[in-house]
Amino acid sequence: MEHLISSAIIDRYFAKLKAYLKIDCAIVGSGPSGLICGYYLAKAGYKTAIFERRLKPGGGITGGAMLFNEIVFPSSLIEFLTQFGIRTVRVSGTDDFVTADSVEVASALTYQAVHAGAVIFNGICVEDLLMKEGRIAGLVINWNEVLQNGLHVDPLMIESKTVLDAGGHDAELTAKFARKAGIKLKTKTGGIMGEKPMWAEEGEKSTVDNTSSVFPGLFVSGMAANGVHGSFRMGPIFGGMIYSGQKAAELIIEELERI
Ligand code: 48F
Repeated sequence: MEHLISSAIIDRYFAKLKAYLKIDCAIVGSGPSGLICGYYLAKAGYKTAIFERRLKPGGGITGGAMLFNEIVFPSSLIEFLTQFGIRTVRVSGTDDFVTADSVEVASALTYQAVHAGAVIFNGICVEDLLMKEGRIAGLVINWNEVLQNGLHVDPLMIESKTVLDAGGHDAELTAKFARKAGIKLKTKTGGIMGEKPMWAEEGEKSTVDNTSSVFPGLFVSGMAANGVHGSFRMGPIFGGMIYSGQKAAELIIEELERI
């Protein structure tokens, strides 16, 4: 019996991975902006995979704020959250904000993205990007443990028409790519401008404004977008992250229709 269990898992996993070696969009990171973007792309019929180096999807959502597992959303998102199966509680003394259980939010966003058709590969780290003829052509991936332990093991590659860096604070993947490729990014300085300190209102707004294409085929969302374009962080309020994921999906669909 045991060999059947092992064989079923090995067969199924490698069939799944093989089916996603050539895709429309590869999303780096399963935080809120990556999951939301993955949901809309998959729902629109694009072959989408999300690569997450940690074990659990959800990124910075799950731990709430200082491990108090509640997060804040603007009331403008109540209807959207309800449709996603997320329950909200009005914040007393204001009509502007609601709270939600962060474990419920992470679970619901993950469930909705996967059920729309996006596949999440967890435990896999994106160590680099693939670039061909002046545009992004995919990802370079390896087991997270291989990279964490500094093992000398070559990676594998995923071909993808577009890539979204939704990897969160510091935009480390886009920064590494720009440095190695020696290219100019579509930012005010041509380089990574660096995340600014906390300013919730401004961070919420700018993460959406900054969601953009920074190089042919390469898009940034969420805190990675603020890191690349030099904007403020916003802490445990997640409206900007939802709107950023939605905007990233719109931009990527436009690009996929064009190329
Ligand atoms: O940081 P994260 O949650 O991304 P986000 O969509 O949301 C930010 C908020 O959670 C929060 C905030 C509140 O508004 O400021 O921080 O910008 O999730 C990023 C995910 O990407 C994974 C990382 O483990 C995390 O789960 N990740 C980062 N780099 C890589 C990666 C990589 N190179 N390969 C695979 N996964």
